[in-house]
Amino acid sequence: MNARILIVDDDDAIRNALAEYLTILDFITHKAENAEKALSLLKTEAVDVVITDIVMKGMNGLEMMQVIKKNYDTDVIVITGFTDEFSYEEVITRGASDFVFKPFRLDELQIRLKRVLRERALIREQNRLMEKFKEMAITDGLTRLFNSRHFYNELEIEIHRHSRYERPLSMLLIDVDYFKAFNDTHGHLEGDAVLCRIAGVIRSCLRSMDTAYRYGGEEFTVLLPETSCHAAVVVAERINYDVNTKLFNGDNQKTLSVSIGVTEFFPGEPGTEFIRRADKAMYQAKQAGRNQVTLLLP
Ligand code: GH3
Ligand code: MG
Ligand code: MG
Repeated sequence: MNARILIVDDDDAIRNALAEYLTILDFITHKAENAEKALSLLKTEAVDVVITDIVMKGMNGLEMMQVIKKNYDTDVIVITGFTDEFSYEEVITRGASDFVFKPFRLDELQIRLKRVLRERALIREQNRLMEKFKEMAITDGLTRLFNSRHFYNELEIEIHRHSRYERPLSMLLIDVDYFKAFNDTHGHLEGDAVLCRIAGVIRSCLRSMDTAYRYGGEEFTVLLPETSCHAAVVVAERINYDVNTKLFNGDNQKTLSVSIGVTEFFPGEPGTEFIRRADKAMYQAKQAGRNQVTLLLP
């Protein structure tokens, strides 16, 4: 996309000449004759780079730059006369991406502008990659649920929140029943596909503040903040029911079920104890015949 440039200068001749030149170079240009008009324009127009004079009536270019850097993801190139009392260091330290002295050659300005735009694109790409890496680090590759590393981190955070506000916190531990047999019958690939579908069922049963994790191979955990164990049992029952009824869309050849352990956090206990109790509840569900929900109180 063509870069969008806003030119701010109270000198009509400079402002218009610059806009004309940059338009010929295929930039999308906007013009403003003072800082106030420029700031008002920025409220409605997305701008990549502002090229501004410093000395203007009303708010000066550096003051305007401070407002821009605080509120927008926009680069600023500052232009000033040789006689004006601003040093390169001062202008750059205040946040400018570059500094040009008047009278300037248009070719020079073009080179500086292109460099600023290149750096801008590079930083954006770096930020995008960083976000992607961060997401990958907490996501399970198969099911796209959160992974177990993120589970341990979030558990600590929720326990902290629980202790601070004394709100209930519950956990589900979900294990697929006889999954080894399912793999043996239908193949590992089909098993993988089913794990994704189970993840989808779990996700569809949760509220926005609940979080689901692939805890291990065919085991999932759910953290339910602000939720008593009795409300958590209702969620677990819904997951259990939906796995029974919705997983294979009426294909009678295949059935699967899950056993779910439910428990609530006991104030002051370590996270490991909380997990151990959820695991124990799940194990009791297995012992009692599988395909059911078991609540174990602290
Ligand atoms: P139950 O839990 O009801 O006691 O029986 P189970 O057969 O599910 O339990 P077990 O722990 O003996 O076996 C778990 C199986 O889950 C073993 C493995 O083949 C399967 N499994 C674990 N992770 C994956 C995975 O990522 N993909 C597939 N397809 N299968 C997996
Ligand atoms: Mg298991
Ligand atoms: Mg199992």
